[in-house]
Amino acid sequence: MTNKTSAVLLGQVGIREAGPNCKLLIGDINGDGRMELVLVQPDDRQDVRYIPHQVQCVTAYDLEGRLLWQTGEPSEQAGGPGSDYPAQLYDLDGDGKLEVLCVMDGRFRLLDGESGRVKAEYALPDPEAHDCIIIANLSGGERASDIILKDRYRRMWALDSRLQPLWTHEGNPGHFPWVYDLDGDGRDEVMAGYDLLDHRGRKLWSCHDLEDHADCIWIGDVNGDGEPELVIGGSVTVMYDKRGRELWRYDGSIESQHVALGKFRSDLPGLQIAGLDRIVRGDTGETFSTNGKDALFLLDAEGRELWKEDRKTGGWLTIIETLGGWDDGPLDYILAYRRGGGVFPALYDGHMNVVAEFSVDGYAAHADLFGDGREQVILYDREAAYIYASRPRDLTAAVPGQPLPQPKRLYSSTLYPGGEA
Ligand SMILES: [Ca+2]
Ligand SMILES: [Ca+2]
Ligand SMILES: [Ca+2]
Ligand SMILES: [Ca+2]
Repeated sequence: MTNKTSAVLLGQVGIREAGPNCKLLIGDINGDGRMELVLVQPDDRQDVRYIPHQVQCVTAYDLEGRLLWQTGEPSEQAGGPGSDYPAQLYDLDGDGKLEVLCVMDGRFRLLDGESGRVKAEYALPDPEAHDCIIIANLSGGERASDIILKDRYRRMWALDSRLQPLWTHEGNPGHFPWVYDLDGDGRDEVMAGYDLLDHRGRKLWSCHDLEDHADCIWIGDVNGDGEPELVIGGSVTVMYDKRGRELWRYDGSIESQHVALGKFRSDLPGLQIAGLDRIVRGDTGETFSTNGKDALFLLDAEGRELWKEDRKTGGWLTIIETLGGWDDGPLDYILAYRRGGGVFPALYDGHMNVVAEFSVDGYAAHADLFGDGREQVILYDREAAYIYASRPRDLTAAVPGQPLPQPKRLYSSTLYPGGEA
């Protein structure tokens, strides 16, 4: 039944110069038709429970391993991924070239993607407004050019592309508010934790009977009726229609940590919802844990459990994401990494089969690196980034010299994966 294959290693890029504890962002920062790897190192802050990270160093490499530029100084004492790192790759100024948007030295900076030089910088609306960077279309322009910043847990600031204030919000905005034009008027609504706000920051509706905070938010037409639904993963997994009516809730998990929407099954209508349940918490402070216990699960479009994993290995910190376009088939896969217990990152299909396994452990990112419609997976650790694909190919662009678009998924990078399907 299982058609398990090893993923093909296309190449590897040494990233030691970027320093420890980096997060990988991906984008075509020099416009040559293939993506580059941008390593973002957080500041030295160790306790990020109340005040989040800033960025202290950004290092860019091409896929052949050349170090293109470095802005800031890497530190051996950099903090870890206890909160997001405030950085994204996006063409904020609309000149057709990507910038690195980041908060460094208490300022919101745009680094020129090709050179790493500071292209523009702005004051923050508040000294703590740097938990993460969200790019939104609040003002109804042709493309998203507004910014949302937040502090760790309470306040949120909506700003235009020059960091001039549009509105503010106080509440529980969750880890990474997701923006989406739910009513089709050309302006994004903002799902901020359990509150849906309109583009002017007015509350439209709230989720009820949910505890603590929303760990992740996904938006997609799950039931196939042509309208988007919202799936919120937190203490339970709940699906709402766009007017805030609860459609179902799945409470068969101990602590639902991540959800990921996709078309994982061809034999079922609509989309399916992959999830990750933290069954037993293990020790903290250990990246690749060998104790504790977690489990992947899959729900159908009506919120019914299709299967749940019964792990025989230790590990409780798994992260899952939806991966489309890995091979020639029409279906999405579940990319699971940071599994612990000696289980390497892998792609799972909608029947819990491993369809591809990666030969190194590490954090993962994925993108269409060459502009040919296929997604590649990059695993990275302290030393190197390893580029994997479903089949061999060289590292050249499909259309050399033509800049690749930057998809919303890649300019909405967060440790708390949300998304759109
Ligand atoms: Ca490029
Ligand atoms: Ca630009
Ligand atoms: Ca709207
Ligand atoms: Ca729908």
